[in-house]
Parts: sequence; C-alpha cells; structure tokens
Amino acid sequence: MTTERTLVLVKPDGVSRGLTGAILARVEAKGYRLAALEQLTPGRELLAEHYAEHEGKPFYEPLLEFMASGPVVAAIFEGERVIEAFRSLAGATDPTVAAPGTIRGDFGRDWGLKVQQNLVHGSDSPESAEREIAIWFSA
Ligand code: RTP
Ligand code: MG
Repeated sequence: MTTERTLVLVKPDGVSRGLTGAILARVEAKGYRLAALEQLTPGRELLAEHYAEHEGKPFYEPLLEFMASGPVVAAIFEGERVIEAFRSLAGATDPTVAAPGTIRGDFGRDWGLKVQQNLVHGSDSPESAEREIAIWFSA
C-alpha cells in the first residue's frame, strides 16, 4: 500500500480558542506522522482556490470571510489511509450533531452564525489532498 498524505487545517475558531495542540495531538496519538506545519492568515485568493468547489453556494462568502478572519494552522499528516482516518477523527460537518469522541463533536457547537464554524478541515480524497497541499504549501 502506498503511504497517503492529507491536508489538515485548524480553522480560525480552533486557533483562537487555543485548541491547535489538542487537535494535532489527537492525530499524532492515533499514529500518523506530522510531516509539515505552518501558521498563516490566508488571503482571499488562496481561499478561493481551496474552496473552488463551493463557489456559488449560500455559505461560500461567509465561509471565505470566516476563514480569512485570523490565523489558520495548516498541517500535512502521513500514513496508510490517513485521509479516511482524519475525516473520521473530525466527525460530521455540523458540530452540533457530530459524534462525541470526534474533534467537532467534542469541541464544536453552533454559534448562531452564517457559516458552520467547525474547527477543522481535512482533504476528502487523494486527488483533493495533493491539490490542497500544493495550495497551502506552495513554497
Ligand atoms: P471541510 O471541507 O472543511 O473538511 O468540511 P466538510 O467536507 O465536512 O464540509 P464541506 O461540505 O466541504 O463544506 C466546507 C465547509 O463549509 C462550511 N459550511 N457551512 N450550511 C453551512 O453553514 C455550511 N455548510 C458548509 C463548513 O465550515 C464546512 O466545513
Ligand atoms: Mg469538504
């Protein structure tokens, strides 16, 4: 089996609430290797590329505004089936109903805002992972 890579983002809500370490620790503790790490406040151009598939959806503008609102931590994790594994660790998109034991289920809630603030992003396929890693780690 070939080793996979995934892009994990700790979104601005996760960073500002001081949850970066707790979130990354869960992925490391499950056994995946942290291969790269950076913190940046993303600009609109980077976010438009990252979220191209959502352009035109009702939550698109609020999503970009939220993601540009403060520092984001971007990480690359490596290991067999890490893409699937991280999606499972993250839990459902809506943090209100995400299962307890998941990152979103344990740390997230609905804040009554225009977009789901759900702490993390994880690539959803090998193709997305390579595309997203190139966007966030271009240097
Ligand atoms: P992600 O891409 O961030 O890992 O999350 P996901 O696959 O679970 O969710 P996706 O459908 O790709 O949506 C991307 C992000 O947009 C925000 N969102 N808000 N109705 C809403 O308010 C809504 N729907 C989506 C979330 O931040 C979601 O993670
Ligand atoms: Mg997605």
